[in-house]
Amino acid sequence: MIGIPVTATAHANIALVKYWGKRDAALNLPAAGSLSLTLAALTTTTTVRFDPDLAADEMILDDAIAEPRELGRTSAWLDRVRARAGISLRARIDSRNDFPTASGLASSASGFAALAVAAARAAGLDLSPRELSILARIGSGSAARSIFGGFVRMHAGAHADGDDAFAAPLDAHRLAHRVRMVVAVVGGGAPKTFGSRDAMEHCAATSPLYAGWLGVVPKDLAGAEAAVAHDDLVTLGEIAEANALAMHAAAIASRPAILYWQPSTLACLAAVRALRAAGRAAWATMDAGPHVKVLTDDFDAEAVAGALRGVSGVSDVLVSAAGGPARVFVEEPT
Ligand code: 2P0
Repeated sequence: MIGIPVTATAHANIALVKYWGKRDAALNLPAAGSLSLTLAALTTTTTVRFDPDLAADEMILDDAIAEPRELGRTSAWLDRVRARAGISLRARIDSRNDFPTASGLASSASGFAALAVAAARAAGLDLSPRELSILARIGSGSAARSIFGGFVRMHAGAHADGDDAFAAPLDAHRLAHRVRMVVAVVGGGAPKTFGSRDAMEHCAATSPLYAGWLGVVPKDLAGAEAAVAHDDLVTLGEIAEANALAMHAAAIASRPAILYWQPSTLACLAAVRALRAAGRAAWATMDAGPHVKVLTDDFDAEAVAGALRGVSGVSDVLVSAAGGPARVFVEEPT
């Protein structure tokens, strides 16, 4: 029923094979596929209500009125939901993250996934997970993956309208059960200086290593997907760390450079190498920020977290298991 507030939750995801570059910027169509792990410990909760009393969309993010740019982007996205539902009502959105926003901890992924699930239901639409993934992707490319839990594969697709660019969960019962991600927050979770949307466009336009980056993705995707299917954390970890370093190498080679790392980022990478030398399962990945996320398992997670807590400049460390899919959390009774 339209007019009823709908609340949905979605978890952030961390890519093990990264999405870095688009074939279409307007529809967020990725230039290549990607593969991610959805994290139970990083959650966005979003409430949407289409309200006849509103003259314009309103959005609250973590208890603060959203910036005009953020609201404009979300309103344009809501127009698609309205068009599909055949309504013109404006919406009130109230969204909160239980982790630092816009700091390279994937808040746009969980944000648009939770928004897609809540807004579609609030508008009276009954969409399949695949349709929700496409809708979330139009908000933010990585959000397509946060519709699903566990290990998730994003398909680049080839169609101009993007109807084949969606994510799907991978069958990985054993590995999804024992895998852990340790997140080391570097620099206190301050907002990043170069948003990933502009950064990937700048990298594609100016980096002499961008073509090389795109060249490694298909092989890494195939290897990572096989590793997940075979419960092979070692191979998955090796691919994930190498793929993240390749993405950052392409970004660093942009002109001018896109360099997300801080000294503590490198100190974390050294700690991860030392953990591996000591026989621990530990492989690092980094996104559009200074934080380091370490792929490990339930057996080694506390040792990894302890080592990262000891790195100077690391302000917080959290350990996450694999999370479930985005879902409607509360729907007020009629
Ligand atoms: C990823 N990142 O695969 C990669 C790795 C950042 C580094 O997806 O423009 O915020 O909204 O589609 O999804 C961040 O990019 O970009 C991202 P848009 P998005 O997780």
